[in-house]
Amino acid sequence: MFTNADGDYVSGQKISDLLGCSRTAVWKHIEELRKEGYELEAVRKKGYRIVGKPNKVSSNELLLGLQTTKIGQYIHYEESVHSTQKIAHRIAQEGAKEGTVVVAEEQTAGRGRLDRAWYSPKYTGAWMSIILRPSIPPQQAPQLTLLSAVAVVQAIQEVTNLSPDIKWPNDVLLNGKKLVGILTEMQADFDRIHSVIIGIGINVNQQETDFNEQIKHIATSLRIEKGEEINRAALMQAFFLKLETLYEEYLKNGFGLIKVLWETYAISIGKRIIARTMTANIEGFAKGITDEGVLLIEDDEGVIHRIHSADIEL
Ligand code: BT5
Repeated sequence: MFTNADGDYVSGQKISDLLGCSRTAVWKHIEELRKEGYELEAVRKKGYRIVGKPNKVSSNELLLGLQTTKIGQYIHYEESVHSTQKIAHRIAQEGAKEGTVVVAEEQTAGRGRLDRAWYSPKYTGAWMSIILRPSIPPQQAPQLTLLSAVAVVQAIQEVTNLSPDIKWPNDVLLNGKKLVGILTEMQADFDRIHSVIIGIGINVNQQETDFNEQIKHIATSLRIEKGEEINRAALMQAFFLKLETLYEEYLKNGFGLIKVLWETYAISIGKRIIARTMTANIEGFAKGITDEGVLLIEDDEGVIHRIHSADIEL
């Protein structure tokens, strides 16, 4: 109601009529909003109006105006967590619905691949884990990392007009610096997926001084690149919608279109690269990705290597 009122007063009576609850209950809800950080002005005979919103990505902020039917319809929000992935794994096991998103303002032990740290300072980023339950064979799950990368690039383009690049498999870069990290994990039997948990970290409003020594030369944020603060909730809502659209296309028609889109954003294809895998460094020409999302590298002897997981050096 306050969002629709666009800064105007909404009377306590109107709220209680529309919600079908008592004036005391309205007052309690107003107090709840205040606790969440909303600033509400109360004027006799006029009612209440919102004069300040919290810089938060709370369920209220994410649900208001959300255009999806599935992704983001259930938000599990916390101020501070170890890792949103950990919570998503737990609630997925407990039966959380597809499209549930775990969001936190801060992660004290955010994780990348191979247990690397993901730096997630308070109120600056979009730190979230999305629970999906696709009926696909487990070996196809890596396609969802690529799909998520496309969705995040499209959302960033829409909200900021910036055009990030994708580096196989899971990095989104701007001007050669890392802007987004994606970590896809699964709960599955040998032949059946229970859930896929897509962890996404987007650096949104950090300034250069917010990055620590280890990452300040390799990381960037939308604010640094754009020169202005970005509304995190609006960015996340745009991302949920892009993700939902691509995911529905994927479930209906397969990976074909996603692959084509991914290739238009990818910077690691058609170049000489080094892939550092767990067992070896493979150097050669990146030919492209397969329909499963596997990277193909042709070395100097003409041998084609299929890379499932690696760090890429351009
Ligand atoms: C990733 O791993 O890029 C996946 C990161 C996924 C983070 C999300 S946030 C929500 C969810 N909850 C979690 O706990 N995780 C997910 P990887 O490709 O392994 O890259 C990790 C490397 O990126 C680190 O070793 C650092 O060099 C660098 N790094 C760490 N924090 C960064 C940041 N905020 N921005 C840019 N680079 C960062």
